[in-house]
This record gives sequence, structure tokens and C-alpha cells, in this order.
Amino acid sequence: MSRTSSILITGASGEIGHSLIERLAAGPQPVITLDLNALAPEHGKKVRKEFIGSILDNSLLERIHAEYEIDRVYHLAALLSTRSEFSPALAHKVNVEGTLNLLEFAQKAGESHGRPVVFFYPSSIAAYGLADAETKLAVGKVREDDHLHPTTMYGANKLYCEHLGRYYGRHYKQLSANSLGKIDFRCIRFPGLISAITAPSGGTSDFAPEMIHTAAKGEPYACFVRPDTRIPFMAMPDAVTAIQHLMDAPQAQLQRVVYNIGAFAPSAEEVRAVVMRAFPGATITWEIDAKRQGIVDSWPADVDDSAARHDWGHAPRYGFDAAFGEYLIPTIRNRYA
Ligand code: AKB
Repeated sequence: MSRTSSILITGASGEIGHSLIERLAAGPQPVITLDLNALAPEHGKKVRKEFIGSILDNSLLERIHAEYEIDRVYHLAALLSTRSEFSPALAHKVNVEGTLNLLEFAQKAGESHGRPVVFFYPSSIAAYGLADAETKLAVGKVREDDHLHPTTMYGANKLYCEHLGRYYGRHYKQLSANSLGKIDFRCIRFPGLISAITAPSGGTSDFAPEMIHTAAKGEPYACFVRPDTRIPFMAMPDAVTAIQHLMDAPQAQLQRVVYNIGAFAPSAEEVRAVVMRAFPGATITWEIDAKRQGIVDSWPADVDDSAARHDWGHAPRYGFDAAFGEYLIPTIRNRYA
């Protein structure tokens, strides 16, 4: 048993989890993970303790609470947007009830060690819902408080859990004698993420990472959205840097609970063109899936992230050309070579 103050990452064997473990394991605090699936061995050996199980298992959460003094939670576990449309009730259970469990866990942890637990929650551009293509075009970069009418179960779950986090931060603060509250909830609405290390699964922004990973493997790819589809994306290292910056920012500097972040916003055709230049033999065709197209059509073409830039210095290193030219293509080429 260890009472050293530690970090808990849920959904640790997912896309963001892998990269986050790499960064956080290099820091001073031990990392504890919780996921349904085992971590890849190279990540497993970097964490203090790996729990394999569900965020819906309260007895497992009790056990983690009994054994570790958790003062930072990175709650990444979720079913992504396309997957959630196939099993909406399950998505609600995992995405909403799971988050509620983790907020309760954090509140209890904060009460027992007498200081707030800093709680990171990854929301998504899926929290937005634009009425139609004309609105999407007319609106351009969306701000955090506009167009919050999600069309998917996943988007509705994300938006609601943002509210839950805000509620937990405030509710216990009002009740608490020292007026500190025991949860310091911080949230980023992510764009589509592209990692060179892992390929995503179950998302609707997956078309961009899938194009590049399949091309590098020499496999044909049929893109499920129209060439003119445009949503914001970000390279995974910048997403992880953003999480670290937000989590390390002094609370007094944060004027919001939920922040947009962006880096570049190419069309699917522009992604295809850059992948084709890198892998000239690749076969990338178009086979539109009406349901998935409808989902990305309701997401904004880009986001206004000026609050994140102002409050905690969000400044992505990779724009479109650098993300592909300096990070994705060389790393992925090496990986499948
Ligand atoms: C998804 O496509 O579901 C995710 C997201 C944009 O939140 N990548």
C-alpha cells in the first residue's frame, strides 16, 4: 500500500492515455491506471499500478481510494461518437454514469486528504451541433458558449458531463467550511486528434488518422466523408501538452471551466492530398457514410480558442504542414517500415 500522492488515469490504454502516460510517468508523481484492457507492456512498465476493470465498478474505485492518495484525476475513459450511436444506452452508462462515479471518487479523495483533487475531463467538438452546412459555413470558428445543441449521444454525454463537473466544483465548494471545495474541475473540448503511435477506433473524426495509417501500411482506404468536409484537428503531442498546461495553471488564472483548443482545420481532400504526396502509391477513395457524414456536418469547421491561449498559454507547436511533415509522416513511416 502507498499513500504517496498519485495520479489516476482512466481509459489509460486508449489513444490519449498512451501519450499521457509517457509524459506523466516522466514526472515526480506515481501514475495509477484504470482500464478495461491491459496497457501495452512498454506503458505498463512505466506506471506504479495498473488496475484492469471498469469505471462502473464502485468496489474497484473504493479499493483504489483505500490504497492510493489520488490528487489528480485524468478521466479519459469513454465510448467515442460512432460507437456510441450503435449502443446509445451503453454509451450513456459509460460516459455519464462512469463520469459521475469518478467525480464522487474525486470528491471523497479530496475530503480524505484535505485538499482539492484536480480533475481533468476531455470533452469534444461533438458538444456542438450546427443546424446545417450553411450555418457551419457562416459560423466559422465557434466560441465555447454558442451552438451547444449536440446531435449525437456522445456529444450529449460530453456536454452534460461538462455541466456535472462544473456542478461538483461549485456544489461542494458552497457546502465546504473552508470554501475551497474538493474538486477543481478543468475541461478541454478537443478537436479530432491524430496520433502517429496509435490508430483510433469508434470515433467519427477517425477518417484523417485512418487515411494516413492505412496508406503507410500499404492498404487501400475508402474515406467515409465527402472531400469538402472540414473539422478541426490537432497532433497528439500538442493535445497532451495542452492537458499538462491546463492542469498546471494556477486556478486564479482560469476564467472558464471549459476551453476550446484548435491547431489546424483541413478539409478531408486536403488531408488526402498531403497523404498522397507522402505515399504516392496509396489508394484513397471516397465511400460516403450518410450517418457519419451527418455527424461531422454538425460539428464546427473550426473553433475559437482565444480563451485557452490567453488564460493558460495554449500554443500548438504543429500547424497542418508541420503536423504531417515533421511528426505524423516520419513517425508513422518508421513505425510501419
Ligand atoms: C470522435 O470522433 O468521436 C472523437 C471526438 C471528436 O471527440 N474523436
